[in-house]
Amino acid sequence: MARPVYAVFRGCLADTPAMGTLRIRARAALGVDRRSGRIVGVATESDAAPAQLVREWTGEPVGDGDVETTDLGADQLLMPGLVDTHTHAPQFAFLGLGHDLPLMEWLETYTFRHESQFQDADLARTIYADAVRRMVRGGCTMAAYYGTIHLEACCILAETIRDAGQRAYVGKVCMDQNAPDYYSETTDESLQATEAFVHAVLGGQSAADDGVLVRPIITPRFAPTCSARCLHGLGRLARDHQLPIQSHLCESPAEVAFAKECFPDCVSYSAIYHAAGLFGPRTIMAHCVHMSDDDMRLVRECGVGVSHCPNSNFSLSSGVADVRRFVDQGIPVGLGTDVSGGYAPSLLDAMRMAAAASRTLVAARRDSAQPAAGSPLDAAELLFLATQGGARVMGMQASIGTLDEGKLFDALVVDFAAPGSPVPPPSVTPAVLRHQQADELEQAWRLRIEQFVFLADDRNIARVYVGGRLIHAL
Ligand code: XAN
Repeated sequence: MARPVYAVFRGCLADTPAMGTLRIRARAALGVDRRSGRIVGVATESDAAPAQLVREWTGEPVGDGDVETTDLGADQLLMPGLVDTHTHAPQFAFLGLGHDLPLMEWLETYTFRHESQFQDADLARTIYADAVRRMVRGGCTMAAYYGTIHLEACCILAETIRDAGQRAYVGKVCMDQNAPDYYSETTDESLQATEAFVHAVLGGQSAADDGVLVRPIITPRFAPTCSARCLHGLGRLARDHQLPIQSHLCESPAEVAFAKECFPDCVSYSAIYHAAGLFGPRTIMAHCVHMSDDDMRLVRECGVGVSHCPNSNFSLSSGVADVRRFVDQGIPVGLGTDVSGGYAPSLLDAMRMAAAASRTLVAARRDSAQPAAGSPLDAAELLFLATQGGARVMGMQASIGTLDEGKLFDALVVDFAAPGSPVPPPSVTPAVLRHQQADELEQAWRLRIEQFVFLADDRNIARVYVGGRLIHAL
């Protein structure tokens, strides 16, 4: 028998349409058209039968047999998938190692050596399969991945992600200067391989089509390892193919100084990317810890998105990025795990580390004569950064990030009563969790969400959907 075309989920929906706004729809129904992978409608407090709801949403003559209904349990909710705006797939192989050195020494001592091994396609296949599996298990429905300089291994990464059903941007890393002989490429090799990669991944599809699961992203590693000709060539490729761009910016003081030394005519680190046509609303810049006023101005004026990678910033002793400052200036911010500068391939960890980073800044400024850092990030703000905030950084805010009609159904079923769950059962959480009044029920879910942010792990991610397709279930 053919599978029903529509899926309807009934139960609690939780998402964050704006920074700091946690929307709880405790008694809701959400419909998905499996053909398009999109949400066709959301109803709250409705007693209508699922098929009736789908008829109202679509205007189609839908019968009971056309709808598969999933009733979420009393300890389950549906929320948007988590978005990782910055991670390095090859670095999953040395997770948790080498954090004894700061960024530039870490790159030279461990990272370049390790990444150079990805000329071996079999190694790439093994490491990438494991990396993507871990990401999906942790509830990451879309990620911006860095590969290595090797075209074949990058194609394997894109294929692995597509096979797993995850949504992603994948970048072939470019580095034609200030890189060791064993892990470098000429400018022409870098540009030609990038163009070949773009064609291989898109395979004739449009990069502007949000429904295309895996899309290429232009990836100069960072300004110090790219010549001006390489950066300008990449800027042209991004413009010609309408592609997103990712790189690193203002991560550590030594890195900022080296970037300026490499490009002495540029007034700021950001100005290097800007001059090459790499700064725009489709650009994702990771870290942004040590930003000058000129960096802030260019990022803001060009609509560049910031990937906040707190685990990495702590682990490599890079510093503490000021997320509140970006938010207050209207700069899009999302979270990045930055494996393996960051040791945890988990957006739950990224939320917790972002909380710690913001509390650290607030406390440090309170105890010194510096200007106040504002209030620390709360659970609703952290969840926003991991979902709709990340979607905005990816240029996907109209397509993913919340549970709204018309968006792609990239979502998680979170189960607070899963076996071994690190979230305490309702019997030991506040009594309000057991109450059934509408406002109390909503309040109970708010507490649950806070616990999700600070306590949950893979065991609570019961199901993962991307584009309406179930790609992981416990
Ligand atoms: N700059 C970087 N920062 C980081 O955290 N990880 C990297 O791989 C990298 N390359 C340049």
